[in-house]
Amino acid sequence: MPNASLSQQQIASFHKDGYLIVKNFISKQAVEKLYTTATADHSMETNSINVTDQTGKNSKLSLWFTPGNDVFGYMTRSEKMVNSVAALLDSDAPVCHFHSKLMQKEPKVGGAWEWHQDYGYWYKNQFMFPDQLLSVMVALTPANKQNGCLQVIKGSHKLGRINHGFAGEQVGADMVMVENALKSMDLVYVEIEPGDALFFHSNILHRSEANLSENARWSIISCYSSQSNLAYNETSTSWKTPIEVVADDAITNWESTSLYHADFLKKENDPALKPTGWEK
Ligand SMILES: O=C(O)CCC(=O)C(=O)O
Repeated sequence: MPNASLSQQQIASFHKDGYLIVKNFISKQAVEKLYTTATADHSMETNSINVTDQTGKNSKLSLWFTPGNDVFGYMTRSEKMVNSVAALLDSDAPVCHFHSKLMQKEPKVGGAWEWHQDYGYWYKNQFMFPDQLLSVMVALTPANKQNGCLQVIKGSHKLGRINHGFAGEQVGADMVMVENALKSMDLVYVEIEPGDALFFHSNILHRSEANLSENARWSIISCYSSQSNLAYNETSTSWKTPIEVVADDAITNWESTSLYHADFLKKENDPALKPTGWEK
C-alpha cells in the first residue's frame, strides 16, 4: 500500500476489536486550528441541530456532506487519513466521504447517545456493505468518563447488524442484544486526548453518556465508505465521489475557506432522525 500509515498490527487489531485508537494522529498545531475554527466559524453554530436523548437532554451536532477547502475538509481529505481508512475498509475501490459532523457536547447540558451501531442508521440509506463503512473520531478536547466519552463494546462488530428502534429522537439498538453482548464482551471507555483518533467499524455497538462535567467535549467524526459500496436510498453525492486527497500539512499551511457554503444536514431532511416512516 502506498504511504502506509497504519501498521499490520494496527490493522489486525481493528479487525479483531472493531475499533482502533491512534494517539497523536493529528498534530497539536492542527488540532488547535480545528478547535479555534470550530468555535469561531458561525456556520457551525448556525447549522447545528439538537438530537434529543431518552431523558430529554440535547446532543448538539453540525453535519455536512461534501468535504471542502476548509480546515475540516483538509483533515478529512488528508493523505494520512485517507490511506489509513483505505487500509481498514474491506475494498480496493477508492475511498469516499459520506459525511462529517462536529459533535458539541456542552458542559452540564450535553446529552447522551444511546447504544447503537452506525449501520443501524445507515442501513436505512441502503448501503450494501457494513465492512466498507467506518468512522474516525478526532478529539478536539479531552474525552473522559467525566465528560461523557464514547464507550464501545469490544468485538461487537462481529455480531452483524442488530435490530434498531427509536430511543428519544435517536436510533437505538435492541437492548436485549446489547445486554447479552455485555455479558461476555468488554465495555471500553475511549478516553482520548486532543489529536488522538478513534477508528471504528460501522457495526460496533457504541454509546456515550451525558456530559455532567464542567468541561466541553468536542470532536469531529468523519464517516467514510468505499466507492464500491452502493447506497440506494441516499440523496447526497459525496459518498460515491472519490476523495480528492490533500497533503497532511494542508490544515496548518494551506489557505482555508469558511464552511458557509457547505451542504449541511437539516434535521427535517433526515429520515433517520425522526420517528415517522421508520419501520421498527
Ligand atoms: O460523540 C458521541 O458522543 C457519540 C457519537 C456517536 O455515537 C455517533 O456519531 O455515532
